[in-house]
Amino acid sequence: MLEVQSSLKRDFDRDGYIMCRSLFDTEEMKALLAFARGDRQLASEAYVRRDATGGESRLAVRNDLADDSPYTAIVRSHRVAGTMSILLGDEIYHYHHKMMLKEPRVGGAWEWHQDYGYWYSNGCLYPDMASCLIAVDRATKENGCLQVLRGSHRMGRIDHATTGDQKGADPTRVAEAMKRHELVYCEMQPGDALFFHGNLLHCSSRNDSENPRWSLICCYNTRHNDPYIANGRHPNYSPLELWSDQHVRQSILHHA
Ligand SMILES: O=C(O)CCC(=O)C(=O)O
Repeated sequence: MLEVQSSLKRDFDRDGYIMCRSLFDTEEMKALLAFARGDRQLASEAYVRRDATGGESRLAVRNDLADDSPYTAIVRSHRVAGTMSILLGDEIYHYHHKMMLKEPRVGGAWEWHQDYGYWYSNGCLYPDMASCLIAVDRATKENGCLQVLRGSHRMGRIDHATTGDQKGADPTRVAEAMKRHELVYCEMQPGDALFFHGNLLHCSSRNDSENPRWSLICCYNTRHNDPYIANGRHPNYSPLELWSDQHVRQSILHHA
């Protein structure tokens, strides 16, 4: 087990991401998808972010963990939060989570960016933060899957400026990064999970296909990186209770 953990961490430190296939099984993802598609609160909270060409992506961001919710179960799962703690080398806490709703034909692009490009402004001193993207729908090149530049987290934080409703990383740096770092299209089946570092350059294209691409992104910060700004955009440190795989599974299936 320890060997597996250290090899995951080694890959994460080298590439800035790891892909875990089938972290959640088909039954769990079907239940989550059915719940999310019928979730009126999610639909009412979701807002639009326009890309530079006017394409629209909807997302719903939450800082809080509702007691009885499949999203909470995933955020608290050993599979996600426990792995994240190993990758970041410290106790982690829930920074926020979001459901990305990339709809057929209208779902917009996300410019090249680093998440720490934004989180820096929230009083986080170190880039010791990361996200786990869980594919709820299948993610393909055609429906605008995530793209990453392997190893680009080692460049450190890049300046970001506004494009459309979004903030993108300095295009000159991105162009140089593209000459040196492999571009990887993260095609994923429902239940696959991509853990990626806060400084990894990533983007996604428009969804010009007939298929939606919904995904759940759980974002974590480390305890030693508690923001120096209190009551910022996302929460300060508080301990995160982790749930066993069995508890998480029951909680997800119970909502189907
Ligand atoms: O899901 C996507 O298409 C992009 C999401 C993203 O880049 C982010 O949330 O930081």
